[in-house]
Amino acid sequence: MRNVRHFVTVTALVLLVTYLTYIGLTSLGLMPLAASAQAGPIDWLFDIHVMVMSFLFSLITVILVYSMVVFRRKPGETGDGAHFEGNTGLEIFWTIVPLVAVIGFGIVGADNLRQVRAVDPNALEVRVIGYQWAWRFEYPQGFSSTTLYLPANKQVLLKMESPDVLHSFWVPEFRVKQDLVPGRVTELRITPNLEGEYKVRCAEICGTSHAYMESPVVVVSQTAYDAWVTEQVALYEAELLASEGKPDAKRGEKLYTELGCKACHSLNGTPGTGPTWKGLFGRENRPLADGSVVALVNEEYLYESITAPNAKTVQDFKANAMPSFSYLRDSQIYDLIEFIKTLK
Ligand code: HEC
Ligand SMILES: [Cu+2]
Repeated sequence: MRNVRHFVTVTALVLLVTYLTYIGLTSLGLMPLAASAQAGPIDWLFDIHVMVMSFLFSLITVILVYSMVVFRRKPGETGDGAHFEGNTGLEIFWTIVPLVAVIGFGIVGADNLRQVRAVDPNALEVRVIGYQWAWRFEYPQGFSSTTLYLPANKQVLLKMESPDVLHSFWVPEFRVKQDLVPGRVTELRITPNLEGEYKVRCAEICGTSHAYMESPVVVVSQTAYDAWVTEQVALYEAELLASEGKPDAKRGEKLYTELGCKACHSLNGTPGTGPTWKGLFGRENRPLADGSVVALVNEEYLYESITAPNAKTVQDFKANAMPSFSYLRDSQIYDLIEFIKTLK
């Protein structure tokens, strides 16, 4: 009879402490705002984990503290405690229960992944370029932006590329996260469902300015998004028209900064991580690391240097020091070359 009383008391205490622990943990606000359809299933999975954690925590601490208090040695008690020789029933019980729990979580987790990765064939596709140390977003209409604008309640398929090292696309409010891997296109699907301003940050340490690799993410209504696209397309077309579709040194100069060429190539004659661009175009007998020379620095040589930097390596520099920019559109490469031509 006394055993039953202990059992009932401990069960009641475990349930009470589980409840209080769960309330305490959830009121801490562990999760940021949820702003995507994917956040729903992920937060639910997180929530049941917190419940199970609260229960296990209580199960252990309640039994521990209860035993210390209730079964402590009374004054005058000097004998040894009773000896136990295993308990097969208990062994089977605490093998089967965790086994079922883990398999259950496996099934729930797989179903969760199915929901989070659900494909909408009409998703808006945006190309994401993450590089040391900024983000650029290219839209299907041809223009690019440094802010990620997205319409609410429409799935976006991000196709992500990195020209240099590993980066990781992470907007905590959207919950999902994906690495950018050089030489590969990785994908991430998000359905933003709450209008507002968020921030994408790089979640994979990628060099000195990793901490500043952030860009705004703006989720607006479909109407506001359409208006923004129309405006961007007009700007982009005006720019193209101004140069009559020809390569443009001004755009090239903008790319020089935006794409980070600036970090390695100076314009004033001082060599940096890479050779200076001053006086580069038209140079004769440009020496290479292997002792040979390039007879003439022309468009063809520059094009190759940008898209396949390891084809030839400049004297005094090392191969693999420059990331490949083969992902650029041809028009962008010609703009860069046009800019290099102006640097006499
Ligand atoms: C991380 C440093 C780095 C960045 C960023 C970088 N480069 Fe380079 N670049 C180099 C190095 C180092 C070389 C010389 C080694 C070689 O030829 O591969 C080089 C060589 C070149 C050459 C050949 C120059 C010559 O003197 O013959 C061209 C052209 C060039 N880069 C263009 C670019 C453009 C365009 C960008 C930006 C879109 C860029 N680079 C970004 C490091 C860089
Ligand atoms: Cu990064």
